[in-house]
Amino acid sequence: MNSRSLGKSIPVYRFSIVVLALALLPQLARAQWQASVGAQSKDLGKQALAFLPNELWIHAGDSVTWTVVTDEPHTVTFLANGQVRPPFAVGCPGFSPSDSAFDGSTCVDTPPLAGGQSFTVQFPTSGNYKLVCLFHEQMTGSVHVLDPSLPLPHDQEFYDEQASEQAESLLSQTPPGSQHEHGVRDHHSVTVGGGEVTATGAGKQTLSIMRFSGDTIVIHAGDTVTWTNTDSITPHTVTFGVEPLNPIPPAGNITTDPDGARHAVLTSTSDSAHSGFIVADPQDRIGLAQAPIGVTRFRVTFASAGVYPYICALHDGLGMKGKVIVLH
Ligand SMILES: [Cu+2]
Repeated sequence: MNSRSLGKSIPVYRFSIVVLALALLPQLARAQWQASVGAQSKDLGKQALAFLPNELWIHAGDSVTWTVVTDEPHTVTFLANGQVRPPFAVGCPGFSPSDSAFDGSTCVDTPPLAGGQSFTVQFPTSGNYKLVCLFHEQMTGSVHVLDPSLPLPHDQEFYDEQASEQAESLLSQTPPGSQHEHGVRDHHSVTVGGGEVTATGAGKQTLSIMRFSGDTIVIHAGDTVTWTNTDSITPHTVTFGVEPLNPIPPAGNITTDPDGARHAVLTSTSDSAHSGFIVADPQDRIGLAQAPIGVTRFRVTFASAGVYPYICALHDGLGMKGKVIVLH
């Protein structure tokens, strides 16, 4: 090779490096971030309803994959600017394929995901976006999408650590009245669930207890037991016998007491009674009509002796079950 041909080949060589670098740059610039959704105790009784971490700073062009790690389902939802919040079964309406792009103009939403299912969203445009779960009201987060020329405050390792710290801190909470006791108790009142909402600056996270306060209570025929849901957002049911297809309304044999509590009378262990959703009223907002007082209470009068098992129709899969032993 003489010096002449070498001299010619150098610019070609340089040019191909530049082409290669240009081809690689968008790949390098488009980061793929990871986040998790939900956290739970080993016995599934404590559920952190939370996006973990609760807040991410990324570059325009990046994408984020959310993985739902719990048995309790969640949705990964970005509603369009100003969109009215739809029921989870309705969605956007409809659901988006993974890898959908969100820029605030069109809703991106998943059906309820659980048990390791994941969903990826691309963010092509700078902006601050609100992330919500349509299953759980006080479960929100933020994604800050910055211009690629701006520095990012944190890396993936930071977010992984923050996610596990936030999960641990939520799962260590013990909301008042929610202390779950194993064994038999002689009580006429049962606390249903229990919960605590925490604000992070980027959104809200909730710890919900998916348990009745006592496994088993013992009463006498003719006695009445009162169940009260003390959770601020999570609905529960108290369901004896046949589980209805639609868990939201109370069953036909339920009456309303003067104080608003629902009431059923069971005359034998083969009877059914379903409370419907018992849940606190939603948070009021200035400018909107206030929500009516919530139906948080269910009473059952047990006319005859026997063993009456019951479940929460929403959370029995997480172990939310109880039993009433009625003596003569
Ligand atoms: Cu429940």
